[in-house]
Amino acid sequence: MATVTVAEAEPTSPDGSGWTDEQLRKYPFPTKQIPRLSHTDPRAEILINNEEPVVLTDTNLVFPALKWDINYLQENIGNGDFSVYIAENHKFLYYDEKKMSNFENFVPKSRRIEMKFSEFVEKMHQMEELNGKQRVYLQQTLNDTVGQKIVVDFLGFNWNWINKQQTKRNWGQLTSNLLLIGMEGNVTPAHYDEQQNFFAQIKGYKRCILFPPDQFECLYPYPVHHPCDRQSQVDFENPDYEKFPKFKNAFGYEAVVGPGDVLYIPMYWWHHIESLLNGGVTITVNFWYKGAPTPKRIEYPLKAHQKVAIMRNIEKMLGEALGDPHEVGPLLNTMIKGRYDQDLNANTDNGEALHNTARE
Ligand SMILES: O=C(O)CCC(=O)C(=O)O
Repeated sequence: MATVTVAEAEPTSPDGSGWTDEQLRKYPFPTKQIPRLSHTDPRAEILINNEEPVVLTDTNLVFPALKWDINYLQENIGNGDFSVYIAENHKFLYYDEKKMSNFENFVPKSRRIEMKFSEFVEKMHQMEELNGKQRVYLQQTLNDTVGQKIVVDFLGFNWNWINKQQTKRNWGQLTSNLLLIGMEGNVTPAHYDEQQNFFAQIKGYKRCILFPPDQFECLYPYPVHHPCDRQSQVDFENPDYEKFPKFKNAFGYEAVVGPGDVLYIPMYWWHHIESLLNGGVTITVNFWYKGAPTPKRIEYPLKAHQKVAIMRNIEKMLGEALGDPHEVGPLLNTMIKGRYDQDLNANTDNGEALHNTARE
């Protein structure tokens, strides 16, 4: 099989980290660094137990895959079909195809095409050469169509370490391993998932900006029945502060992950992920796990992610009860406007009058 050369950048940074600040896109909110720790550091254990993000630098989770590049995958990944998204710009906003019938006027900004791996490589080449705005992003769950060498690499992952992580936190089953192969500069806009995630970087560098679940109000997710459920409506590059004023309060946690790093993305944490500019192709495999079952004894106050789960359930129940997802918003508005969106304890005219009467 002919070999191909898809831009594969070598580390160029003066500090040896493999990347520089110029490769990061600019956004209007502040961020703090996510800690980078050894998996043997007790602080890493504490962070994961508290469902807070951490980059683990030495798990060897995907060690056999660190040799993967486009040529190796082209030779060995097999003849299965791969889901490839094509977008007219660098942003790959996820949408749930099953929810598209709820919103007939919704026009997705990217489209999914099933293709062979070699076709994907070809497409990536064409797009690089044309230097246009169009881009591709391969996002495919690893399955049994992969070739023998990939199977051997997969079996050599550090299952011992990751199975222990799963068991000691009582997480549910591993649901899937998504293989992501992206072009430099590709962006997955901010969203949250309802699963625990160990995000293993294999090739190239990705910047991951995370926001905790208590920033729900700052990030304005689409309604649950919308195809973009769980995605933020805010365009980070051009935020509409009139529509989304609380985005001004957003505060992120970020890390750049490179080959061998594993980022723990806790369930319900928002994440925006970008392949660095001029950084070549990126390859990632994630490990998605179902969360632990809800505890029998609920402790109060509830955590932010539990409140998010409650809000999701209310939206879903209303959608079913009303028989039409489009009636959910109006009903919620009727229920809230002038009732729950006012501080009834405040010294309003009404409140003042009541107070005065009581004094007389
Ligand atoms: O790497 C990306 O572009 C997106 C990955 C992601 O959203 C995830 O693993 O949950």
